Amino acid sequence: MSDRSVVSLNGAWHIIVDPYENGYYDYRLQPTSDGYFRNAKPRTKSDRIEYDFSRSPTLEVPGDWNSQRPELFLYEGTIWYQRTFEQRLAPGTRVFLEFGAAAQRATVWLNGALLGHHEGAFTPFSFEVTGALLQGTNDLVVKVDNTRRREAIPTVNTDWWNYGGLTRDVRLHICPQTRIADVFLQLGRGSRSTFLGHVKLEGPDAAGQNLQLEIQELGISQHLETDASGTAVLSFEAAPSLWSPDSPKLYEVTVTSARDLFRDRIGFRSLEARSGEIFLNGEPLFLRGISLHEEAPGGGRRAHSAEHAENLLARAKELGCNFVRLAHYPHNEHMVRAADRLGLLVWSEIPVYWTIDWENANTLENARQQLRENVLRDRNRAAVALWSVANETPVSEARTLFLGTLIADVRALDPTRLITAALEHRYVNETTVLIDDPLGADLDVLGCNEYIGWYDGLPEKCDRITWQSAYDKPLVISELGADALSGFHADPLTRFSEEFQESFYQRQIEMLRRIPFLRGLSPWILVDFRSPRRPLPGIQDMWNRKGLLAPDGTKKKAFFVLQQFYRELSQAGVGTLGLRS
Ligand code: GCB
Repeated sequence: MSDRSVVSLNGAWHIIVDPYENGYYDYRLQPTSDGYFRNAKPRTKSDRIEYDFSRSPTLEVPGDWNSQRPELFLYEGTIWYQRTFEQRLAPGTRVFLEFGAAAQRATVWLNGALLGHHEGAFTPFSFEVTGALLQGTNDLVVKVDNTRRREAIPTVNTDWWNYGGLTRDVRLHICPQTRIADVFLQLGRGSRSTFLGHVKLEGPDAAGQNLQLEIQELGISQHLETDASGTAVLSFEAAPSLWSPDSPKLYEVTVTSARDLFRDRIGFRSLEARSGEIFLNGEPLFLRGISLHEEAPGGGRRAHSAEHAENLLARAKELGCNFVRLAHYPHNEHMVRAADRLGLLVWSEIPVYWTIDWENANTLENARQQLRENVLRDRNRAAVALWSVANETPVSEARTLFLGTLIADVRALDPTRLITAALEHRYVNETTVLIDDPLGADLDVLGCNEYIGWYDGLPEKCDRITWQSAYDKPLVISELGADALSGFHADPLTRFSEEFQESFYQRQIEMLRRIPFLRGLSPWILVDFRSPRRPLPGIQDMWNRKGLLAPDGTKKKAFFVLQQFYRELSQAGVGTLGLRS
C-alpha cells in the first residue's frame, strides 16, 4: 500500500515583473524583510503596500515567460510568481514541493517562510514543506531570475534563447513518513543479465526495513533489507528482452516498503565501448542521430509536455534516427521518457558550453550539482546512452581539471553509461584534421563538432579533408550544419539557400564515409531555433536556420539527403556502408 500522491500546481500564476528586484532589496540594496514574498494586503485604507499579486497579470506554468507576453520577448531579469493552493496535511504524511525546472535561478517562499534557493535552469529541485504547510489555503511565491552571469552554467554567451520562468511542471508530492527516495536499476556495463542498483529509503524508519522488488513479467521477486543508512543494494541475474531502438521493451518495476510504493517502466540493455566500437546488446552500433533544442513544435517557446516530446521525436524517427542529442542542457523529463517508449538512444548533456569560468570553485560546484540532478533524474532511462560533460570548450589545464571532476562524478553516480563530450578538432596541415584534445583520454566516446563547408570554407572543402584521431575510440560527429531559410532557393553556392545546405550535406556525407573510426553523427539541427546571435534581416530574424525543418515542420531539401543516408546505413549495417575500416 502507498500513501503517495501528486497534486499539480500547474496553471495560471500571478506575476510581477521586477527588473530592479524592488521586491527583494530595500533602497540600500539590503534584502528587505518586507518583500513581495510576504504577499501582503493592506489591512486599513491607510496602509501603504505598493504591489498586489491578485491584481497583477498571470502566466501559464509550465511555460517560458518570453513567448507568453510580447513585452517579455527579450526580458532578462526577475519575475515574481505567486499562486495559492488548498492542501491539508494528512496524519503520518510528508509533503515535498517539486519544480521540474526554474530558469535560471529561483528563490521559494511558502506562507512567507523561505524554503530555499536553486540555481540551474534545466534540472529538478524540491523542498520538504511538511512543517511550513497550513491546513487550508497556502500561499506560494517564487522569485525567478534569468540574468546571464559570467560565472554561471551556462555563461553569458550561448547560441540559444535565454528563456526564463517556471518552464516545467510544479507539483506537490505527498509521501509517507519513511519514503522510497531513490531507486536505481539497470544492467551492469556491457552485461545482458547482471542487474545492479539500489533502493534508498529516507525517513525515521529507513534502517532495517523489508522491501520487495518485483518485475512480474520477468518472474523477479526479490526480498531486500535496508542497512543502517536506509540503503538496499540490488544485484541479481535475469534474462530480459533487451531494449533497443528497434524493440524498445519496457518492464513494469515495483518496489514496495511498509508504507510506500515505487512504480516505473524501465528498459534494460547492455552498452559498452571498446576497440573503437560502441556495442549495444553485444552488437556493434552506428548512431544515426540528430541534435535537438528544447523548443516546442512551431518554435519560439520552450517545450514542456509529453505531446511536444512525442511530436519532436516522431520527426527524428521519420528522418531515420536511432539516436538524438538533447542539446545543450538537460531537456524536460517527458523527452527522455518518450525516447524510452519510441526507441531513440539519447545523448544527455549539461550546459557546460564554450568558455566557462574554469577556475571558479562555485562554478564547478554548480556544474556538479546540475550534473548530479540530471543523472539522478534519468539514470533509469534505457534510452540514455551517453552522458556528455561539455560542448566546445577551449583546451587548457584548468578546463581539463574541471571536466575531469565532472567525469569522476558521473562514473560514481552511474557506472553503466558511456561518457562523452563535444570536442573541437585542429588542423595539422591544410587537409588533415586531428582530434587530440587531452580530455579524449578520459572519455569512452569522442564527440566532435565540425563545420567544414560552413564556418570553415565552402562545401567542396570536405572533399579534401582527411580525419585522424589520437585515440583508439569511437567518434560521434556531434555537430555539423549549415543555415538555410526554408523556401529560399538559389544555386548551391548561395549562402542560406536550401541548395547550399543540400550540397553541404552531400559533401559532408562523402567526407564522413572516409572517417574509419566514425561510429555516429548528430547533425545540427532538427528544427530552426530562436537565437539572439542571429540578426540577419529577412533570413535569420533571430533564428538559427540550421534546422532540417522550418519551425512549422516544413522539410528543407537537406532533410531528404540525410534521410537517404540513414536509410542506407540502417540497411547496410556498420562496416559495410562505405565507411572505410
Ligand atoms: C556550435 C554550437 C551550437 C551552435 C552552432 C551554430 O558549434 O555548439 O550551439 O548553435 O555551432 O549554429 O553555430
